Order: sequence, then structure tokens, then C-alpha cells
Amino acid sequence: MEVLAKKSSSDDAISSLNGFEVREVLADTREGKTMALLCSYRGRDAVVVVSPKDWSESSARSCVASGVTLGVDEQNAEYWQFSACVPLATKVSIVWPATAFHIDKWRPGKWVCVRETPLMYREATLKYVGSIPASRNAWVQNIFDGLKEADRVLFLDNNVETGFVVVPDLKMDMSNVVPESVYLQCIVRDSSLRSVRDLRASHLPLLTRIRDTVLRIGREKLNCKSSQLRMYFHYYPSFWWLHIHVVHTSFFVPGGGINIGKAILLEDVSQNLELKSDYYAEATLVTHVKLATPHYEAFKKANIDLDE
Ligand code: G7M
Repeated sequence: MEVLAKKSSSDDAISSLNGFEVREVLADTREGKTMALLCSYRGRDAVVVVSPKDWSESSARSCVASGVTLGVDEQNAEYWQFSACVPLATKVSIVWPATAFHIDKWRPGKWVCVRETPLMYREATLKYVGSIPASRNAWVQNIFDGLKEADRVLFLDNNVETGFVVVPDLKMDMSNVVPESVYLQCIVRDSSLRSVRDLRASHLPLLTRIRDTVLRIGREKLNCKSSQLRMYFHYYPSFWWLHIHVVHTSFFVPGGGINIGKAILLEDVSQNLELKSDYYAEATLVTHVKLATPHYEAFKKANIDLDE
């Protein structure tokens, strides 16, 4: 496939981990094989997320082929145990400069269920969403403007009302694209659509076209069958510019991204909108929020008791 790794040409480009000083371990999610470290770099905060790429037959073969030095831990008859430092292909994601939003996303915290009524949405969530700086969505605008990730984009229709883009998610390992590594983002062009709460029956043709386009791309470019792709929204999302996650059924999604109370299947959303145009405007949606975050504080400010 033609999607290539992202390049950067700016003077600020980061090309090594020289100068990164680890200050704190933010998250240690062994199941997702991920460590998130809070670092300082050039006097500003950075979130560095390190995760080994898949440990597979080829990595085992290249470990042996590397002729790596072995330190004997134990030997008994023909049984030898060693420790060895093997080069391990590793995915490194860096957010720099990182704000409190980026750091808090990784820091462990307590979560509470929220049974969000339309009134709670209006009084707390919408106020929180209104306080988010527009720069938080700069990465999305950059993709639509062709300024970033242009060589990775799989589909782009810039029509302001009916357009959308399909692009690999940051979590997708682009160095080894196999069906099981497929994790795409489909982002709608209309930035007035912030979440499922803004969807009405009039958006059904858009949702149908998104589904058909994504499944075609999956078939034609990524060797994925329709039955292997899950498509879902997050409620609450981290970025309030409507997008759909497209994930292979064998992809391990770290951070609870496919948990109930977080992921809502595209098919379910379409069916509910068919039954009732303002379903998502009127429904009580059960989700969760992390304590001590600006979104949680918005509930407090609106005098809404979350019974935490
Ligand atoms: O939780 P939420 O539904 O808002 O998820 C947003 C998704 O966008 C996550 O799966 C991120 O990995 C993905 N994402 C975030 N950023 C900043 C980028 C980016 O710059 N490029 C791409 N391709 N995906 C991103």
C-alpha cells in the first residue's frame, strides 16, 4: 500500500531521544505493552510513550542472527539460562510541547460513571467543550488542509457538509502493515459535528457513505474483510470533532477504547437515528469521566452530583 511514514521538515523536528530527561512514570500498562513517561525536553514537558512492536517469529529470528552476547544466569547439565540485551524494535510516540491535557490523559486516576441526561450535557459537557482551545484540534485541520499526514491519507473528500477523511490512527504500526494492525480514523469535514450528540437522521447518508467507503478501502487497500472491521464512536471522545474509529477485530486496543460506556458502534448509531432523528440529542447516555479533570470540574461547577 502507498501509505508511508510521516516526515517532518521543521527546525523543531525531533530525531533522537538525546536531551529527554525522565521525570515521572505516568502509566505502566503491561497488557498493552506500553509505558508513558513524563520527560523534560528543551525546557518544556514531553509525554513519551514507548511500546515494543510485535514480538514475533521474525524478531526471534533476528535476535538469534544478531549473535548477541549472553551472560550466564544459571547452568545445570544441558540447561542454560541467560540474560541478554537484544535490540527490540520499539514504537515511540512523543507529545511535545505537552500540556496538562496530554499529561493527565496518561496519569492514572479514578473514573466515575456518568448517566448524562440532555440537561447535564447542556449545563456541564457543552460548557467544558466550549472551553477547549481550538488549537486542540489543529492536527485535524492540518490533515484536511493537506499540511500533515498527506502521504498517509487513504481517502479525502473536502466537501464542507458531506466530506470526510480516512487516515491511519497514530496507534497503527505503519512499519508492518498487516490486516491485524489496521486502526484507522475517519473524521468528518463538518467541524460543527462534535460528537454523536450532534447527529440527526439527516446525517444518515453521510454515515452510510462513510461505512461503504471504509469497508471498500479495507478490502482493496488493506486486505481486510468487512466482517473484520469494527467501526465505532467514542462518547466521551478526547477530541470533539466527530470521528469514527475503524479497528481490526484482532487489534488489541490499549486504554479501554473499546470498553462499554465508551465505544458506540456506528451501526447502532445509524439504527437509532433511523428510529428517532433526535435520539442522541434526547437520550441519557451512560459514559464515564475521570476525576479532577476539566470535564469533571464542569459537572461540579454546574452543581451536578455524580455520586462519586
Ligand atoms: O478518544 P477519541 O475518540 O477522541 O480518539 C481520538 C483518536 O485520534 C485516538 O485514537 C488517537 O490515537 C487519534 N489521534 C490523535 N492524534 C493527535 C492524532 C494525529 O495527529 N493523527 C492521527 N492520525 N490520529 C490521531
